[in-house]
Amino acid sequence: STNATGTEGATQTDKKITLGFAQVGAESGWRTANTKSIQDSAKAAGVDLKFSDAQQKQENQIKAIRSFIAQKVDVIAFSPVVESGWDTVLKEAKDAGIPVILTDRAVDSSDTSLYKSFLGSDFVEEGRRAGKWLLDEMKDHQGPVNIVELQGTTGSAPAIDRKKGFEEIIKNNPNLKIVKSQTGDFTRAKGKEVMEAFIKSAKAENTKMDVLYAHNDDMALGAIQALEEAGIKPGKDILIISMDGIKDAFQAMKDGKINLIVECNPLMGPQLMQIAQDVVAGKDVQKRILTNEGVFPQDTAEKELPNRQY
Ligand code: GYE
Repeated sequence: STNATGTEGATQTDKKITLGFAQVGAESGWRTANTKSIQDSAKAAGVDLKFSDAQQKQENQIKAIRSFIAQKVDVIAFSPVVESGWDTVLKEAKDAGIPVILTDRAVDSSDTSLYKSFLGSDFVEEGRRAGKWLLDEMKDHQGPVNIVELQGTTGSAPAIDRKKGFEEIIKNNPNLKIVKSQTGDFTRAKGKEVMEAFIKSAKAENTKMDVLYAHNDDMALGAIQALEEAGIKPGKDILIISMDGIKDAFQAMKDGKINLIVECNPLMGPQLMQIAQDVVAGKDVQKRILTNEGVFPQDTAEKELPNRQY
């Protein structure tokens, strides 16, 4: 009920809100930084955070969201491990009157009323940025350029979109061809494993791998290990393009082992807390909120490394 002095609005914004956050997992350095940003900024904003880690399994995320609904949290945020299969649980949240904020990754639901806002990067644009650098790098190159690709988690927004944006650009030069492409599930261990298999089959086929396009730094770092163990020089014998911009990758780039990093910013905790508070207070929020990011070629590594915050 409203009172004459109109203090109700103030009371509502000041109320401690409860946010249920269903995280993907702890698959990468990016994810660890993202989790820390969310936990730290919840604390700073006085938001009561219920945090769940789905270990990269959609069924676990769905369970977590259902438990947040049962606990009657004020708002739910989550980073969907894959794009499809969310309509039912999102409808359950909507029916319970609990607003949902998508963080980092998108869903493919055609009913956009199932969520209030989507905060995160433009992954297609990140893929284009990688493609543009390579197109330029190869503009005077004669003959075929064999690209191998380490994809992120199958069916995830960043894997689908980073591939799409990259392919859209490289098709402008028919010499540029993706000759092998497989998922490394965004982890170092799988990145290494898949790269080992690529090296083996390239040897058997007697073909050269000219470029590695890795959908994240962790897979690139795993692949670098595999290459070094096989006596192939990363960054020299094979160009390496990576995404995210974690410190370990900048160190590897400074060491000459990565040629390009396309940044993807995980530090979205403060923005998420603001959106969560606004949504709960009944304010209008933007449906799509983008994060700001840069592109870093090898010659920027030394200068940029000390500035990295994740
Ligand atoms: O690039 C990768 C992480 O969704 C943007 O997920 C995120 C991606 C990020 O595992 O390292």
